[in-house]
Amino acid sequence: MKIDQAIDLVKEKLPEKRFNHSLRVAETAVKLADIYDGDKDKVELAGILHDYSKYDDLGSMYQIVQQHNLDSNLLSYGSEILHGPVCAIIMEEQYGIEDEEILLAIKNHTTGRAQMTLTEKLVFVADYIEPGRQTPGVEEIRDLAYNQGSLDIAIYEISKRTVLHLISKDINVYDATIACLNYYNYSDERVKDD
Ligand code: DGI
Ligand code: FE
Ligand code: FE
Repeated sequence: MKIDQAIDLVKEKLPEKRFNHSLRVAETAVKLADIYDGDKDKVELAGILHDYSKYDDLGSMYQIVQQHNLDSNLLSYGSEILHGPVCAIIMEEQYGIEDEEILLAIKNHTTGRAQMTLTEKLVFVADYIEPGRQTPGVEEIRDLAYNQGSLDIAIYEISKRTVLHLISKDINVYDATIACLNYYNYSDERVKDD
């Protein structure tokens, strides 16, 4: 899919605010790709498309999870956790996106996971730090990602903040979110392979 087609697709489907967020995530991911020597075309496309399924009907999302044998634990969660995995399936099946890195970046953009590819990392971080985000503490993550060359530490800090927030509200934490937190914990002495 070409970038213009992706923009048209998302513009038509999403409310204006969410569309503008998608453009900012793509722009941010391209900036990060410049710093970390990532693939700008891939992160741009994944950034534009990543929230395409954000407001899909929950019933149709559960159907996709079941029809495509996705992790059955997804069925215990709402659209916050489902929209990434569902979007990746739709982009592959209905829009012919075959690139595995783009599909993984879309799939895992909310939770992250252990051992992300560079494209996944860039989209995951861009979603959190795009200039429209005003989450308390986001400046620290921007500094890690833009100025310190510390992409993996940024990932850990994002996961940590997300998990602390969820727990403080008694919201269940999805397995991949925890796996991401543990994998990118730089204080843990285990040897990590990337
Ligand atoms: O779609 P966006 O709003 O741009 O951002 P996102 O896809 O990162 O979604 C963020 C939401 O997802 C936020 O409300 C926290 C929630 N979230 C992230 N990890 C988990 C989670 N919610 C649950 N229940 N469990 C998780 O592990
Ligand atoms: Fe999202
Ligand atoms: Fe997003």
